[in-house]
Amino acid sequence: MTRTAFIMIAGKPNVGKSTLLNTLLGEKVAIVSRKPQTTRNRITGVLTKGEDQYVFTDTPGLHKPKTLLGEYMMKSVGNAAKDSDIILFVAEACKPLNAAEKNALGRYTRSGMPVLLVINKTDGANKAMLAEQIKEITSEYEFHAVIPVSALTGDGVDGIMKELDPLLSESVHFFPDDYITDQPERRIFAEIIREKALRLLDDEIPHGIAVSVEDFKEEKNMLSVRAEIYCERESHKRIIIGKGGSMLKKIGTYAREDAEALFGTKVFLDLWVKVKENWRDRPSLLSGLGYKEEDE
Ligand SMILES: Nc1nc2c(ncn2[C@@H]2O[C@H](COP(=O)(O)OP(=O)(O)OP(=O)(O)O)[C@@H](O)[C@H]2O)c(=O)[nH]1
Ligand SMILES: [Mg+2]
Repeated sequence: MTRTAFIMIAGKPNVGKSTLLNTLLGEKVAIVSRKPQTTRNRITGVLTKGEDQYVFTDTPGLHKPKTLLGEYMMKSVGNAAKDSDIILFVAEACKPLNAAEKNALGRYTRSGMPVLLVINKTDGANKAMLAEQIKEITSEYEFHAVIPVSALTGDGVDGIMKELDPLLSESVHFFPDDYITDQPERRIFAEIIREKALRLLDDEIPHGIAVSVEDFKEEKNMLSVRAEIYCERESHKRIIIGKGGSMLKKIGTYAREDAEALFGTKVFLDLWVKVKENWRDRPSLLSGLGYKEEDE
């Protein structure tokens, strides 16, 4: 008898949803950064254990959108919820819930879907404060389970799998057993570049960058990629390129190293920077970058 569950991972930005997805899968399918609003689209990651298939969907962090990109991100969370049977709601240890979290929790816990509260970043958290936080949240909302974890160290993550087990339903598997993610290779490559840019650019450049893979050619023993980093201003472009091209070179080198390990082949990366003013509010640019969500 095969069983399946569709599980959405939701929560405010930066609580560690993507880190959790990667830890659950034992594979890195979603990029991670210490800046909020790193994830911009839903990312499905599939874990098949014998007869059981867990279909996880990582989602962008819940926030009030200020751009068309933000609206797209929040729409993708709504659509992910419609496609799921179970919600893993991730909150941060010892941090009070904000308005967006309260709003979402209210809706999810009233929806009739099982909601598992995952309290993340327990590494280094004060135990007494954590216990107090759990008492407070559970007095307001009803959860199927509350699971403190550290997605970073993996501590407690098996507790999530234990709680999910009885929630699987008898069903065919929707994906082949060795299937890991719905993200196409081009997008994974673009995301690796964006992750390095987010990491290396520190707070100099806000979230106004995007990456477009223009060419993706698999040649003999070699992957040849041409990609463009979009930014919103000439001044940002200068920072991304850096003195004598040093920053762009660094972003490219780190991205290439990760890509070589992931794709298991040599990579040639030709990386460019382009100014696209207000791209976050321009529908044609957004859909060209893959930020397009169908109404469901
Ligand atoms: N100490 C600690 N840090 C963590 C843990 N999980 C994630 N982080 C860090 O928290 C930051 C955000 O992690 P992400 O996984 O990108 O968070 P997210 O919820 O996906 O964020 P958005 O995509 O912006 O919504 C990163 O710097 C992670 O390394 C954890 O269990 N402990
Ligand atoms: Mg994320």
